[in-house]
Amino acid sequence: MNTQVNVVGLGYIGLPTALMLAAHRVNIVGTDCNEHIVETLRRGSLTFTEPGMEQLFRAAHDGQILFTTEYAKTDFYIISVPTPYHKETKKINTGYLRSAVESVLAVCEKDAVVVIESTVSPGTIDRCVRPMLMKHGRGDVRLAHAPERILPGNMIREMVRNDRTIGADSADVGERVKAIYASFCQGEIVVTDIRTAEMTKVVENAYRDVNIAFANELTKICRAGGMDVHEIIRIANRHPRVNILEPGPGVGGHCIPVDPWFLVGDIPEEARLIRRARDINDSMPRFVLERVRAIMREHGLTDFSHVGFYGIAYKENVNDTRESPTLQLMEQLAQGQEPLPKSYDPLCGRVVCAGQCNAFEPFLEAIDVLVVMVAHSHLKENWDKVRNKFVLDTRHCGLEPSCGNTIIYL
Ligand code: SAJ
Repeated sequence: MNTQVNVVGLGYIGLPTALMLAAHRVNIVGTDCNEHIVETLRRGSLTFTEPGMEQLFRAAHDGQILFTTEYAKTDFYIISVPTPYHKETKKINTGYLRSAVESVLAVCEKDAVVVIESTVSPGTIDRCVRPMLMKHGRGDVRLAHAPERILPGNMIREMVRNDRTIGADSADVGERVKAIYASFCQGEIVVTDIRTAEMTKVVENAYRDVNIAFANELTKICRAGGMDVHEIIRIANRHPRVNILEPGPGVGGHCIPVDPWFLVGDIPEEARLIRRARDINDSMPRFVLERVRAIMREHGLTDFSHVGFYGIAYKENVNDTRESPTLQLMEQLAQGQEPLPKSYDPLCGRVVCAGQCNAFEPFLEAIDVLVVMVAHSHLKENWDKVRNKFVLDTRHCGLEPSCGNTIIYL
């Protein structure tokens, strides 16, 4: 393809997207304002890993991609910068998005297409981005929205296989953007208008949040009623139209605990189920702590510093700790008087919380109660090292009750 694309923001979504396009012979300029990221990529090292990323990086590196802190004059721009929310109002924080659009407008030529891939609350492109074009007298620039759907931990495969949505102002622009993504995407690419694409993305993550909240609420109901939630879900899921998700210690990551707030922040009087689901999922780290305290009381244990939380990442087999339930829980503990517990994550080399151990064995030696917050494959692979512990398995990950361990569930 002769098309040139400037991918703006080389984070968790932008980098694999840039590499994927380059590996499919689209000319890519990858821009990030963080010099360290640009330098690392230029040196030939990745800034984070995912299954299949290394191969993609090698395939892309062959003259097809340039990493820079500058913005380029290209036919297309794909903006994939963070879109967090304001903690207080729950409304989207468009700071990074606006700054990226400003920078693109300063260099782009007539008829350039600016594709916003970052997740945005419905209406953001009309309310925030379109007026910027008008202010700069750039009515000649086309806008589109192409939200991603890839699952961290399986990004590369999903990027190729998943269906996608593209929102554009006209069928012509929609088809031009579609042609770029079709260079690698084997799924169906649906073209719609921008607002529908914005809403669809947020709805997908709100749907998952609500369904996880249902599983988590069942856990609390079953605990109060002395019932086994996992057995109940297993049996209920044999119904042809029931598919209850996995209960757990809460919901982390950069998407699911964030996107539903956009709907709550914008239309609070209507988004009541979505709000309640957020509250339920946010209450789970506290529920885990209550369970830990109950288990300690039951077994005559008193020293909280002998409790160890396994897994600091937000889910299994990733090293991303954003909004992770373990960090949410540690934050709550830091406000109290108890001695701080231990924590360990085989995938997080960086110290991100107090009491974090840097090796598995010393971590195990220091604790009586092991709280499994994340079901990394590492735990099953090293399960023979865990001995004589009370194990609270919040993920119900099928650990064998061997070597003097007592397995307990949420
Ligand atoms: N979780 C549960 N129970 C479950 C499933 C997940 O407690 O049954 C927890 C996980 O442990 C994690 C959190 O929810 O803490 C979110 O994990 P996830 O695997 O459900 O989703 P993410 O955040 O890794 O990726 C989501 C995906 N969205 C949907 O499945 C609708 C992904 O497809 C999106 O691309 C991504 O958000 C995004 O970037 O928006």
